[in-house]
Amino acid sequence: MPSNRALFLLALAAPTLAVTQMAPAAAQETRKSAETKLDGEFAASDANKDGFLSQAEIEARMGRMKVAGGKSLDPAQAKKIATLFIARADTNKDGKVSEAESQALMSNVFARYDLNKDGRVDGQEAAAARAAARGATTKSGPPKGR
Ligand SMILES: [Ca+2]
Ligand SMILES: [Ca+2]
Repeated sequence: MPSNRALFLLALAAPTLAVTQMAPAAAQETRKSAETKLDGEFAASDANKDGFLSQAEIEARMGRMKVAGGKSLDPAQAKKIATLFIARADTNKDGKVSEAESQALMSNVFARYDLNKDGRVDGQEAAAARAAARGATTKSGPPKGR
């Protein structure tokens, strides 16, 4: 299912944005299956095959991605997500994301979802992540100023 795989990258970049769409696909995800998906996703995104994802490559990939309802992401949003993804994943700050960097980010995200540390993200944990993401979204941006 290529669309689920693409959503994977989206979830790493912007968990709060993607988790609602991602959760059904992530249910029963194991760390192993997540890594396999990420490998495929990385290879598919690395258009020039230099072993790194550049901002342009991630943007292009996001632009081709189908989100919920079969629509594609609009370019402005694709750019935003690509920027976010690099900011989160690029730990050595060279402006691009190596496969090791993307695996490390995936591992962090997975650990956050996998509350009972059994190496799987089940439906309940996905639901908890969804609720947390909703909470984070409502909290960021004070509804009443003064
Ligand atoms: Ca590349
Ligand atoms: Ca890097």
